[in-house]
Amino acid sequence: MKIAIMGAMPEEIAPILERLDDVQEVNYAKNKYYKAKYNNIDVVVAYSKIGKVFSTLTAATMLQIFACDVLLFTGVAGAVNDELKIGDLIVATKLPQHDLDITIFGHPYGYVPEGSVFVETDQDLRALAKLVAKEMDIDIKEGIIATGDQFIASQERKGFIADTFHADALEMEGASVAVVCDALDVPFFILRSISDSADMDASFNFEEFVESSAKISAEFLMKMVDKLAKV
Ligand code: 4EH
Repeated sequence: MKIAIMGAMPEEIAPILERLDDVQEVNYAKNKYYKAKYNNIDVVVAYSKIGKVFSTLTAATMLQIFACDVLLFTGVAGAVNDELKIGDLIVATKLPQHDLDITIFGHPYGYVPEGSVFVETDQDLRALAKLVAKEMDIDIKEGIIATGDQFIASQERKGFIADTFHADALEMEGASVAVVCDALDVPFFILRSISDSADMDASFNFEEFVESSAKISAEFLMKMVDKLAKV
């Protein structure tokens, strides 16, 4: 088994790079991919750069060029659900693109013909996350994570995303990664730790908490990798 581990920003994969062995850096399509061993497991680690386009490119590369057979995403997110506080973990059940809008033609937000508003994540990987959380005695929430090419820092846009998609959190890469994995029929998992509340304080909170929240998410994900290799 070869596991793809991706984030969008350097901060999101830095805690993982520290723990790899036999690292081989490969350049492909203007990005760096780290082929390595983690506790004797084959992994490919990369950060895509921000947004749906770069994350699509990286996810597709991980699967098609590096031949990974499962993809795990780790990173930070803005909270939509008030119950989510900075540092909390959220596992995506399904993801929509909140900025995809051809509603003028009578379609719902997030929908294009032959697509679907939401893409669902793998059930078995979600179950594995619950098992790891239980063993660590921590609370991990599951919910809808909405994606779009916008850093959300307003109550108004956040409210639209909450009302339209019943989203619990939001970010800028998950749904595009989901589309790629779904199309190529590869099981995938999207984990995020909250860095801000996507409101007027978002940019300040983000800068303060991006590193600590990214670390929380990355460390949890690597606990899942330990278990994945055993199944
Ligand atoms: O990869 C982008 C990063 C913000 S943009 C999406 N990530 C972080 C998740 C996220 C997010 N997305 C949308 C956390 N909070 C979010 C929010 N809205 N409120 C960025 C940040 N710093 C430097 C460069 N780009």
